Amino acid sequence: MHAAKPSPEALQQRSDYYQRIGGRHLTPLWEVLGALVPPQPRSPASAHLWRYRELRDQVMEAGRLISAEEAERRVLILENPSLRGQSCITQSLYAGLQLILPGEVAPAHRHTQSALRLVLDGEGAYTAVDGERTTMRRGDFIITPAWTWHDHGNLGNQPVVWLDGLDIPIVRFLDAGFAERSEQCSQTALRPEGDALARYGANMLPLDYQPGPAEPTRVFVYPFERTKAALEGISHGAPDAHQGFKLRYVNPATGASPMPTIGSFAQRLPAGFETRPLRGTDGSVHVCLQGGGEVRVGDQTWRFDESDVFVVPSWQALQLRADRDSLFFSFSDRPVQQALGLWREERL
Ligand code: 1HN
Repeated sequence: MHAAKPSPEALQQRSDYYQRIGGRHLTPLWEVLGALVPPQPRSPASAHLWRYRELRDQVMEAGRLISAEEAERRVLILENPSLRGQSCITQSLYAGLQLILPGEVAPAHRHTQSALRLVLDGEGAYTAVDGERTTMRRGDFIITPAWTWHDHGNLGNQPVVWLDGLDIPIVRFLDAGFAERSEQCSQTALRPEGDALARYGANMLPLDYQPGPAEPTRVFVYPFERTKAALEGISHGAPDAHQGFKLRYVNPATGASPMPTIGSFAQRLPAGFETRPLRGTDGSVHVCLQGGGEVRVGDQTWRFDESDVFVVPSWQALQLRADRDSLFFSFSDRPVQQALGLWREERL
């Protein structure tokens, strides 16, 4: 039953009342209830695709304007077109394109924000995480969990570019951010390269290692070689109608997401395959690592090519068509939503 329409006098009385209580920092719930508790998510974010060819030119120009050291991190933020000025690509996630030129270093620091890197271009750079370096190669997925010391350097002779993903908006929402710079510009190596992967990422674990359920993984690099081999290894039989062949990255010691706030995924679509539309409550960021085709989000479509980045807002349906055999990396806040019992997915 709908209530009778209020008279103009009644509306005027209410409006005066709202004005008066507004002065006391009070506001009526009934005027905003529908917007506060919508029947389904209506994200203020938009879908968007950034072409790598253009991104690369723009970030190279930054390379001529400021050094990595002066910038601390030379990054162009990928801002959601509907959330300008907020430094975010979805309501909960930040993404940026980082450039490090030959001979440069990005100085060591740590913060409570968790970060991931997806290497896109160039060879010869490294990231050091808590005293261990890893060489960055195209397609490698590298993490710097909350409060781990990290610095980058380029020892090669090519510009190196990667995509950063951070949980900055989540930490900002919670007002829980801390950060500090190290006195050392580049961390001293405490262990040789490959130690963490051998110790924690080879289907074995140190005997005395008992991680807590939400503890981030000590494996801080997931080499593209291994990801490709896994996706190829599961590519027999029919691909899933909505996702093709898709795997989630995990902390091998717990089976949980590598970091508690950001979930990450690898996907393969065989040439000619088109997915059925799929939507989830987690807005997601996708990178094409190999191949090309068409992406549809809601009623918008784009062609995608290698290294293009696109964002899919919460509850908007995603559909992909691969013209060539295609590989994607993606990340979202799914583990947060799952921990809170909020995550939903709908296969259309
Ligand atoms: C950060 O530490 C990195 O370590 C990149 O490469 C981007 C954006 C905001 C805050 C910290 C990095 C960042 C960041």
